[in-house]
Amino acid sequence: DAALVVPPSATAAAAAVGTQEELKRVAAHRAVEMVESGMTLGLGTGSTAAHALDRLGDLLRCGALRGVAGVPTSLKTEAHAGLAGIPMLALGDAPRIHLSIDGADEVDPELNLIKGRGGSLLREKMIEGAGKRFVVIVDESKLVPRLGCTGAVPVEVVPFGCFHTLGLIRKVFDGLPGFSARLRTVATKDTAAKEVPFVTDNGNYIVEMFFDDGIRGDLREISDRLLQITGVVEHGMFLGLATDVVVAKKDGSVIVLD
Ligand code: ABF
Repeated sequence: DAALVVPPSATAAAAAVGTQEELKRVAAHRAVEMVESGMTLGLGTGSTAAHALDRLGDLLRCGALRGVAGVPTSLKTEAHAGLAGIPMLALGDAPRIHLSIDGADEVDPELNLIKGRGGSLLREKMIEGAGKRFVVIVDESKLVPRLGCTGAVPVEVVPFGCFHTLGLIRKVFDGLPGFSARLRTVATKDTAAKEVPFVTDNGNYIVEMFFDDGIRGDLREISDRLLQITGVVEHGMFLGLATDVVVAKKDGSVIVLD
């Protein structure tokens, strides 16, 4: 019966990988090997997590996995998981989340993460923080010596008074050389306004913080100071949340950091 044949995993072909997309797929497939029948999963967002959704769908379809349900971390993931045939639960309806699988923008040597450049950091942190195990899937380009050294560190803010909140966020890093912050915008076809604020799945905006050479200092203290600002909903530093990081490397090897 062809339907019962388990589709080949990308990890078996790890030695033959080449492109970054293939590395993402290899990392995702390796993480899906940790999934067992009956588990409730946190379903991540982004191009790497998308490979995990496809793999889960394949394994459910052929019967290699049974009774798995997922809690999606974004509307995009909800739509993708639906197409892949993964049964879904809302966060409050899942008695427990056994394992979450998601990508990241940066991973530091302590396995702290920057997430949310895709805009889904709030739901990701709620779901991945609620679960027992959080497996991060990356290609080796995401490994950094210090958080914030390859791009924006996102902060989700409520739309009301967003420029006031932006000013308060700037004050946290007052005088720090190379620091800047701005509201994330997207292009619009409306000729009257070429750029409009990026809106998250929760109806909020995103402030992007930039650091010349990464965030120096006590990350927990910086996190606390940001979260103390009324108007800040959450930020994209995921400190101490990842339990395992699956890294697919260009030389074809896959390592699991924990
Ligand atoms: C989400 O997707 C994130 O929090 C992160 O912003 C992003 C990583 O995307 P990709 O896997 O496409 O690089 O998990």
